[in-house]
Amino acid sequence: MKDLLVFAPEVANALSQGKPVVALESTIITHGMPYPQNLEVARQVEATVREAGATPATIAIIAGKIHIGLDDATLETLASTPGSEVMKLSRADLAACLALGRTGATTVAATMICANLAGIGVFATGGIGGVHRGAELSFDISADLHELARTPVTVVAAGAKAILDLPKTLEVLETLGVPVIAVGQDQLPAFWSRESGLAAPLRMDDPAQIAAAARLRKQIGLEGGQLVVNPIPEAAEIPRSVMIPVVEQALAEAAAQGIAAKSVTPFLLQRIFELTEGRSLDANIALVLNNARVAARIAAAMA
Ligand code: PSU
Repeated sequence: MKDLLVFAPEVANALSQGKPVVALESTIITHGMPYPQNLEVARQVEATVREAGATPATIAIIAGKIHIGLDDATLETLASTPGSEVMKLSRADLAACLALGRTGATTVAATMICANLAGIGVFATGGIGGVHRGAELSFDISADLHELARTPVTVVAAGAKAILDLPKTLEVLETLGVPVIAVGQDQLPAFWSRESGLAAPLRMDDPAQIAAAARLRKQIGLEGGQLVVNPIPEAAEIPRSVMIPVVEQALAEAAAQGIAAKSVTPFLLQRIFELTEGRSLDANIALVLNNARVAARIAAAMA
């Protein structure tokens, strides 16, 4: 394992001293946001984790090694490489990327696996993948959901992306035994919007409760992690009524163009960015930073 994991010095220090560490993913950088905003955001998210008293560990596979924490030059190279040249890694292709000595960005599922290997218990992202609309025909369900059921990492997200079928996503999470814990409100947030019209199954406003629940899951022998859903700040949200027609249009275009598999989410995010004239990206940035803050508090409570 020592040969496979490459720790940034500050992350290795923090972990050896039992200090709070927050894992961050890299698919949001390579496939979720355009350059150069993606690079700025990646740096800002790390700064936000630091301000909140924790050490950030952005995770990616670089030339066949699992990097836990990236230096700025590596971050810049990754952010400026076209998404089409970087593998988008989930559970299925993580080991293959290592075997091939290639470079890949980790999705929520792959970041959870790597964070757990590194001994990091909490991870902040924007929105997890979930059950795509029309999944009853396409079977398109993100591997993020199964990962939450098997890997003991607490993931902080602003809900599942509103391009998905949110009621079905909640159903699958329930079937898989994944706790979905809302922070600060009773509703499940819908990524760009605070409201989804769906009740969140659980609510905990105190990071110490979330940390305790993670600990207790392990103590009673339950595998898997937790999904913490943190609503986008009010000032940055795009109301649901505005997002619904935009999402519908992007989905219709994806269907008409036959976009499938790993390309669906990046295509939809890009189209929604164009249709909202950039507002969706501003909202995405605000929610990621907000999740980084909450994750740092949970990491502090876990440390
Ligand atoms: N959060 C964002 N933007 C993103 C993602 C999360 O704000 O692009 C990424 C995560 O890596 C997540 C992936 O795992 O989107 C989901 O992709 P898919 O729907 O193909 O499973």
